[in-house]
Amino acid sequence: MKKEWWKESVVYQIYPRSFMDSNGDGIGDLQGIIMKLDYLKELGIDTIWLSPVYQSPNDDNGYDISDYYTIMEELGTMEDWEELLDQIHMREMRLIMDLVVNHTSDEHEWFVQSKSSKENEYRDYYIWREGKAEGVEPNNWASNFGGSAWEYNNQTGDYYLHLFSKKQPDLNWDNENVRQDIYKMMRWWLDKGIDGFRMDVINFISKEQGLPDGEPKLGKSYVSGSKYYRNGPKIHMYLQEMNKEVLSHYDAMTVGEMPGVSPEEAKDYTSQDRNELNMVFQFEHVGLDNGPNGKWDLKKVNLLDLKQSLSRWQNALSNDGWNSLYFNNHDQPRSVSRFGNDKKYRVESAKMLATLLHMMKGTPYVYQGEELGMTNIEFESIEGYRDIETIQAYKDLKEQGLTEDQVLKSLYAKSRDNARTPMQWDSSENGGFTSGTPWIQVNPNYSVINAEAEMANEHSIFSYYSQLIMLRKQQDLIKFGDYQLVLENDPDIFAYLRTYEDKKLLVICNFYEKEPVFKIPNEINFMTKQLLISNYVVNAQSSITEINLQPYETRVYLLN
Ligand code: TEU
Ligand code: CA
Repeated sequence: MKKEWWKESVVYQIYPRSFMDSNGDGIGDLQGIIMKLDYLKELGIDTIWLSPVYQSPNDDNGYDISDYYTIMEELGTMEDWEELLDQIHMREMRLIMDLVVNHTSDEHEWFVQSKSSKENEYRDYYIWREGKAEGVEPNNWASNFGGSAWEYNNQTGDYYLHLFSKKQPDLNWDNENVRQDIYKMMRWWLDKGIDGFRMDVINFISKEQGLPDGEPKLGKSYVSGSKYYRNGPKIHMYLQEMNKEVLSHYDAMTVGEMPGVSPEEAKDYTSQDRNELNMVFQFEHVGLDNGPNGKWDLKKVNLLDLKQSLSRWQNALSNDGWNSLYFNNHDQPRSVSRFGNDKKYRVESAKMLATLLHMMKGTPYVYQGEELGMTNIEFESIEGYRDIETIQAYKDLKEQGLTEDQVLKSLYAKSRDNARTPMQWDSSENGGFTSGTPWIQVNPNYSVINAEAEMANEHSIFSYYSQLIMLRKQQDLIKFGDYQLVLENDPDIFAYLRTYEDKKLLVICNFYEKEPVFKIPNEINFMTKQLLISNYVVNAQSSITEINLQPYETRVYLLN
């Protein structure tokens, strides 16, 4: 396996609006990030992924871009951004930017032109179709944020496609000029010195010719059309073209966000000699707690499913291709609330989940606040929520007849705002995030859960994360070792082995509050053992043939 810097990196994701406010307007900004770079350095991370900071009307917090070449005013100026990049590089860290090119904002100049007339030179930059009949959309696809994926345009008497909000029209990648304009923009940022891109829903960019109807469902006006736009017919062609025209000329890392991608498809996207992307964000493991009616239909995750899923990904990309490792991002609920226990065993379970992920093979991603064990938020009413998807879901679920309590229960578990409450820096008002009024309420538990307290405590979640990161830096075994699931059918314990040259790593994670006994499988032979990290105080010498595990206990041993 070829060594690459992005295989040896640990990435930290910043959601700028919620990270640090430097000027008291309640919105996190670029100067705020600069203030906190030493904090990230202390954690040990070496690459920062910045969610979008481009000019945007903020219908979807920056994922609706109206100018790719300008910084959003609320966040700062291009000078601030340049200072940020310099400050990052000065600390020997890298910066990757979010690339949102499946769609733009409807306020982007291209779209303003495109919708103005059928003859406009930008007309074909977006996906326009006639209605099936008067007042009937061109097909039955649903937007990922609810309702139809089509919006009527009065000026031209037809519809444009938007897989997300109606303020996020989809670009027409089949148009060569669109692709060239995007490549030009990518080069412009790379020439400014950035180190790569995270690509938003990049497996959605190629749509099936004819845009066929999705399978109709009883009682639903709109259904998923994902079969016709996920991993579409020309996706590999476009990514190879992008690679040839842009990426191959730079030492840049790429990670493609890909809802619905399978391990086999991911291999095609990330295989060494196919020249597409370095890695993808897959969604299988974060869909395991979806009921039959989707994300808001709550279901408890079954550990056996999680073991099987993560192992399948580890195995599929073991020799060719590369995995990204994540439990959290700005779209997902907080992992300690979701998979752990954010009440009685918050610290223990947060450390256990971190171990489970960080000892695997792939590039780990830490989402802001995860390293503090930040938890989900429960707003008293819908008024507290800011996220476009959440607000739409609230309306839809109410319309379907669910009670206020039922709906709020779903939002408490799954709303994207769980991840978007401000970073908790200290115990002062608003968690030290802002001296003004935050754009979204700070989680009231900031007085207990905050960076200052975490950094002062050598047994904190923060300290534990920094140790995990350090271990990865020190051990090629953690970076490159082969993966093997052990105790496959154990319903409570997630345990696996990593092997590299003559070394073995044994990772033991008790996933629940129960206290099961770990029995080491016979086939694991070793002469010496060394305890590398654990979330309880344990005697490093004591035998590991049988271990009575404590709630959410985790241990990692180096075996020889
Ligand atoms: O997300 C794409 C996506 O399909 C999901 O993760 C989505 O957020 C959905 O809500 C899950 O229920 C990306 C971005 O990460 C997200 O923030 C944007 O809203 C979306 O694309 C549109 O740009
Ligand atoms: Ca600000």
